[in-house]
Order: sequence, then structure tokens, then C-alpha cells
Amino acid sequence: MVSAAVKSICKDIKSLKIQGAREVAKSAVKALAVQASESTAKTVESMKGELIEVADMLAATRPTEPMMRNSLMYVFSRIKEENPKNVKELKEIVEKENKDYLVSLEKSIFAISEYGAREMPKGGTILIHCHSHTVVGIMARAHEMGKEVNAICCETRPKFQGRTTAKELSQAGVPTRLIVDSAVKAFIGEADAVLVGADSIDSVGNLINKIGTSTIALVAFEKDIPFYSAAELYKFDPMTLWGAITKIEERDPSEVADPKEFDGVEIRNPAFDLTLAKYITAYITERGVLPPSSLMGTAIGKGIGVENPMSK
Ligand code: RUB
Repeated sequence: MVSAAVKSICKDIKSLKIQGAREVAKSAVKALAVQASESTAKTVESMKGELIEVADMLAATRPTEPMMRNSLMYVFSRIKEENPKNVKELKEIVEKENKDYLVSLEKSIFAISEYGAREMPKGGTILIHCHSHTVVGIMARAHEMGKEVNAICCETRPKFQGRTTAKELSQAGVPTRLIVDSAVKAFIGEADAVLVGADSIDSVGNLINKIGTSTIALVAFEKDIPFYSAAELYKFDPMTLWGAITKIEERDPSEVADPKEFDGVEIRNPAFDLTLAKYITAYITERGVLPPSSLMGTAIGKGIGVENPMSK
């Protein structure tokens, strides 16, 4: 039986109470640990079945989140390697993996913040879209290093995650301006770099991130302004190695406007869009600053996606 606490985590991910790919992944791994600890299953097989059901539920909450899927897959691969003999051992493995995963996430955001902060130009104006914990980490570290960066945040319709970024950066001491998304072209001339997060990266280095990212990349390209994406290697989607096309999550129309007030109008609400690799200067990862063409090789080097999921 799926635990009530797990259902509540799924609800919070779906509603964006938990947002940003890394927080989503972190909560998903925690949900597995909660399920394991609360499980009353009597056999290893039945408990594995419960964990698979929970993993499927979690993965369905946000279809454009490979970091969540990669992280869950990692826990399952550890279970397979450890080959628990009884339910107690299985519970201990899942709990340990949850703890180790949190430590590894802390290490990776520390490294990304360090690499990213070094990459930011001294005294630079950085244009930011949406809310990414990784981007905030880089900007806060750059500020700490004395790089005197300042930020222009797009508010990010329809859910305004950019306002969260603006508040967090301002609290961290970074001089910050907030603009509406449609003002990007009016302000891009003031920017020295664009910095966004990443939800998914495909096998040719294309980026899938919050809707509006690809328009900003085009505008930046036209003005020759460097465009960076801050991304853990777990954002790489190994399914794209085998021909899968990244599914773009379409969210409820009511996030955009009340459908009752728009009789006969189809309201569309895609959450993400795809930015071609050619518009991306570099990905800032825990293994360093990488051009899009090196991302896949480095992710595979980390053990992500080496096995064809269709092969038995
Ligand atoms: C958030 C978003 C972020 C990435 C990266 O979208 O697009 O740029 O998830 O975030 P949403 P992080 O608000 O729909 O989740 O760096 O925190 O992983």
C-alpha cells in the first residue's frame, strides 16, 4: 500500500509546492525511503513491488524530469547490487541511499556554484529565467567571492518562479531587478551573460528548461551574449541516447487564466521548451564548465545511461 506521506509528496511535486529539478529529485528519493520505512510488506519481492509502484507514481508527476528518474533508477540499481536477503536489509539499503544521495547532491551543488561563480564576469549583469536552486547557488557564491554581480530576473509566467529567484538573490545581497518576461529584449543589451537552470539535456546537448528559455537564448545569440545553463549531470536524459524524444509537460490551463472566462478559447500551458545546443555557450556542471558537445560523454562517464533500456 502506498503511504499517505508519499501521496502527499507526489501532490506537492505536482502542484509545484516542491519545484526545481533537484528539489523534485531529492523529494522523490526521500519518498522511496518513506515508503520503505513505513512498509508492512512481508517479503523482499512484495516490498520491491511497492517501491516500483511508488517510483512510477513519482515519475508521472512531472514527465520532463530525468534527474528524478535517474536518481530513482540509481537507488534501484543499488538494491540490485546489494541483493537484500530480507525486508529489514532492503529497508536499510533504501534509507542509506537516501542519506548518501543527499550528501552527493550537496557536494555537486557546491562544485557547480564554485565553477559557475568563477565563470561569471566581474561586475557582470546576469539575466536569469525562472527559479533554479543551482543558479541561486552560483550567484550567491559569485557575490561571496566579491565578483560584484547583479541580476535581472524574468518573473516567469504563469507561476512566477522568477519572483522567488529575485527575492532569494536580493536576500543574499545581490543587487536585483525584476522584469516581465516580455521585457527581455529591452534589457538584454545590459546583460553580460544569461544564466538558467536545466530540467533535461538530450544526447546532442539541447536543453529543456522552463518555457521562455529558448526565446531568451535566441535574443542573447543575436546580441552575442554568452548563454549558460547550470546543470547537474543527472539532468542528462539517457533515454534520448536510444531515440526517445523529450516529452514536454503540459500543465493545467487554469494556471494561465480561468477557462470559464474564455468560452471557446483553447488555453495552452506547456511548462518547458527546447533550446538548441548551438545557442548554448556551456553547461556548468559538477565536473566543470562543458560545451554542449561534451555533456553526454561526461554524463556517461559518471555512469548515467550506459544500458539500452530496451535490451534484456
Ligand atoms: C524550474 C526550472 C529550473 C530547473 C532547474 O521549473 O525550469 O530551471 O528545474 O532547477 P519548475 P534546479 O518551477 O516548473 O519546476 O537548478 O533547482 O534543479
